[in-house]
Amino acid sequence: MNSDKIITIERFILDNQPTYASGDFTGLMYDIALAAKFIAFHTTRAGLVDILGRAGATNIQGEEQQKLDVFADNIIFRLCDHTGRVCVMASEEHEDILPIPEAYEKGPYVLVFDPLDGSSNIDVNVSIGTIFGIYRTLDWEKRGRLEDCLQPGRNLVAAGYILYGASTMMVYSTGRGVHGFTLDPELGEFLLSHVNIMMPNPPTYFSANHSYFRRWSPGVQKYVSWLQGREGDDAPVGERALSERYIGSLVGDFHRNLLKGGVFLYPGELKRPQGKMRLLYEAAPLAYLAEQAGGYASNGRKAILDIVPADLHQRTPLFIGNRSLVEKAEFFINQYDPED
Ligand code: FDP
Repeated sequence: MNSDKIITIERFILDNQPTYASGDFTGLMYDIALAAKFIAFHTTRAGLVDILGRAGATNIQGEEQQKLDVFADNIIFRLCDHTGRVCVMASEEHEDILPIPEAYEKGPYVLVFDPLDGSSNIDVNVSIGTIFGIYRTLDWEKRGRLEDCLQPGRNLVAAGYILYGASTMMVYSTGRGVHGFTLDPELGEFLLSHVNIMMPNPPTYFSANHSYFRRWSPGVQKYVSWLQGREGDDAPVGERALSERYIGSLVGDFHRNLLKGGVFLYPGELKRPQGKMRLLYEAAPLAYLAEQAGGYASNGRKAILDIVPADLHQRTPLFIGNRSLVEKAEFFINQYDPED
């Protein structure tokens, strides 16, 4: 008899809950896993929109079709607004914070999320993802406020993502390692598939939108040349050479590098020094996972997790992956790009 355990995400979350826990956190993680199943079901039907009706049109049941990112945003909010576990939410899709309706009790947690990242890939059937971060409220007496959302990544109590790829996977950490679960679409259950993920060393890949090379600072250009084995005595060449892989879907690119080792970079550009990535919804949650997996994330000068957000939609340059590769980016930037 094969005795390898089959562990559902629900079981895993429950088994790893501290004995003093109230169950709020466990419930919230479970709500996110449920949202992931709803979104996964809809993303697998994305290619049918031309047949079943476009966003804004009405389907056979008389329901209005929603764009997938609007659907994902809506489902996460509706699963979490009434449970008494969350005091406020913030989504990449909304300019302001999402308060918990007065009719419902508030809870101790703050949920920030990017409901569907990499949305330019939806139309072409390429992997997309959801990213989330969970903080504790700063003031247990009050209903959630903007300040609760503007916490540095160091304060995260959990973070994770859901990858809608060839399989759907949920990968998360509560500060005790990074664990991955794969959705069995027949059972509708996430099953533990990757325990305690650590970024392999030596790394295999680097991921960047190389067509922006001319927009990058001299330090970033030198760094990317180094990654290619064309700059410096210690460049990764020969057996250590890195391959370039770029999907243009942050969750997909991060996930590959998490499992195979590597670095993803979306640097600032000369005309857009803060780059494109959102600190709160993208960079900080993934930085938390990277550090839990033995890696590191930086804006080129300091750890992403140490940046205190000044506003909800703040952008940041992002270098994330194996620690040695990210620290090398900091080295080149400090060496060649004067601080303003
Ligand atoms: P998208 O614009 O398709 O939503 O931050 C969003 C993001 O995708 C990331 O998922 C992805 O890594 C990046 O932008 C791709 O940007 P470029 O097209 O500029 O490379």
